[in-house]
Amino acid sequence: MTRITLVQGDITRQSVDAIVNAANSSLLGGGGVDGAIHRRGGPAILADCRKLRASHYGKGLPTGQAVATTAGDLDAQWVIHTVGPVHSPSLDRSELLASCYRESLKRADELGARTVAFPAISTGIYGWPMDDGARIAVETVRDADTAVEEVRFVLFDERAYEAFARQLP
Ligand code: AR6
Repeated sequence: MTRITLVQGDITRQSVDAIVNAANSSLLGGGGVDGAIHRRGGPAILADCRKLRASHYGKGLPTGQAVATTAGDLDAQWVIHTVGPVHSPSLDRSELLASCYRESLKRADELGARTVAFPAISTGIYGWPMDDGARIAVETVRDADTAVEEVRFVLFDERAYEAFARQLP
């Protein structure tokens, strides 16, 4: 059974086996959580990302998939980069958002990570409504077949924390 915990704060301050990054397909950095992870994690993460772009992911990482790199100077062993969908008012991209959580947990299992911190993927720059993003995150993790012992959702502000708390008993 995976334990789901909630923390309000900065994901780059967590000590866990793996920190999940809400990246973009380029894997070369951006704003939001992505910017914070690369800033605090240092250049080793970007160096690994460039290697991935030069090898398996020449066209970038597709939406809904996940890939791991070193965590550089972060207090973790790995960063798992995943690309959330941009929210669309007309298309239902929920399955792609769920896929981010599932695929990240698969990478975590392959690495042997037991504690994994997730941000609220897609709920920032990509515009996903927080309540729905929280529902998909919690339901997907709850239903996942994984050996990860703790999934820690790290929510940046009180509004996000409350949205996730409403999804837990
Ligand atoms: N710790 C935890 N959560 C954070 C932090 C932090 N340090 N910083 C922001 N959040 P976003 P997205 C929250 O925009 O929507 C980047 O440019 C934030 O409040 O980081 O998936 C990428 O390169 C929000 O609730 O990711 C992509 O281009 C959540 O994290 C694009 O943004 C996600 O916000 C991805 O957009």
